[in-house]
Amino acid sequence: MRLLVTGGAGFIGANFVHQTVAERPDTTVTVLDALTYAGNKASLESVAGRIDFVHGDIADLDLVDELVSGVDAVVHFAAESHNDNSLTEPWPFVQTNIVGTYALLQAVRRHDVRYHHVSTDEVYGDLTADEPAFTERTPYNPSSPYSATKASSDLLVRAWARSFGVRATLSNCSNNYGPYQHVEKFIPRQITNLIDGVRPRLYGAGHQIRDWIHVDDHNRAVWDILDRGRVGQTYLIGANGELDNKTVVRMLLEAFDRDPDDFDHVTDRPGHDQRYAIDATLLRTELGWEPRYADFRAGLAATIQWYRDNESWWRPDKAATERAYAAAGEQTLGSV
Ligand code: NAD
Ligand code: TDX
Repeated sequence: MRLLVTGGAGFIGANFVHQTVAERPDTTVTVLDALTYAGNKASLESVAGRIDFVHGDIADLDLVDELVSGVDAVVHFAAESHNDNSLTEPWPFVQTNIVGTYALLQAVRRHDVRYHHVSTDEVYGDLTADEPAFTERTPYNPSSPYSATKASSDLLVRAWARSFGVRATLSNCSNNYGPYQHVEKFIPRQITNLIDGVRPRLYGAGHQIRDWIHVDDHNRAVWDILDRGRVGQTYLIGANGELDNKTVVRMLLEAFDRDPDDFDHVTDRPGHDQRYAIDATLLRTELGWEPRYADFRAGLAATIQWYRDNESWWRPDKAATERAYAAAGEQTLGSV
């Protein structure tokens, strides 16, 4: 299979490329990535001789058309992906997540190429503590500019599948963790703070709940959907990993042999979603997918070790990321 992977220099895309090169020798991979602040070519260094890399924008209609004409399938990871950035400057989210997806859809439509769309559980909004987990039938109700643009892109995909017969599948996954995740995100930010001897930074009281899944489990599900998913179908991906943020910070502190209460509360995120939770019954029963990383604490320990071993990968981004948080007004709170 000839595969075009958009956003392959980002966190999930790079892990997908590694997994594909290791486990699918019959697949040829072309990565299309704009190398924004979130893209890092070093994430693909160890597979550089085994893939083609194209530096370009998914919203470039001519480039996308040419690349799509030469492949059997597209897996679309490229996005502006950080909620906090979407609150500071939403325009790149509209441009990449909506206009970029439009460009890909037009190309796969023209060339009748199979398309898989990688999306997020955030399109469903958030849940109270007692509500049942999201399913494929939950109505869309996004909260942030990020999740609104992801929801918009999902709706384009559904329309292109129905109106033009595009052979598309969609997946909406919960919060990923693992190697190669940018230091702006919650878990890598705290790990790299702890490596530097800095206290972790918890938004508000830290009662928000996220449903954690290891990135390799997410990517195995993407492959199952590509292989055996029903065209036109959405699959939710999640591994029953619900934890509140404060618990995760305390687990990280314990892994560093630090006092579990040695963290700072900082300014909360405006409009902060309270809880995400995924019901992945369809994926499990129809496609037989099961997560391999059942033990979050063990997955976290391996991730910490990866950041310890790969300081040269994350160090160049760390200071600028912290400056951006400070410039956006993040402040330590006395009490919450
Ligand atoms: P990321 O920010 O780490 O990587 C995004 C990649 O896309 C980067 O390499 C960047 O250079 C590239 N990119 C951005 N704009 C581009 C453009 N216009 N043209 C080409 N490339 C461009 O993101 P991630 O966390 O790896 O997320 C990947 C996908 O998975 C996204 O679609 C995201 O919405 C979705 N998702 C992420 C999570 C999560 O927990 N991180 C969970 C569910 C779904
Ligand atoms: O320093 C921090 N302190 C903190 O308490 C940061 C960066 C975050 N948080 C909180 C906010 C969230 O409740 O931790 C939680 C996770 O934050 P993020 O890593 O920013 O993830 P989230 O906003 O939940 O979105 C993520 O999962 C869904 C990805 O970034 C999205 O791309 C994906 O769609």
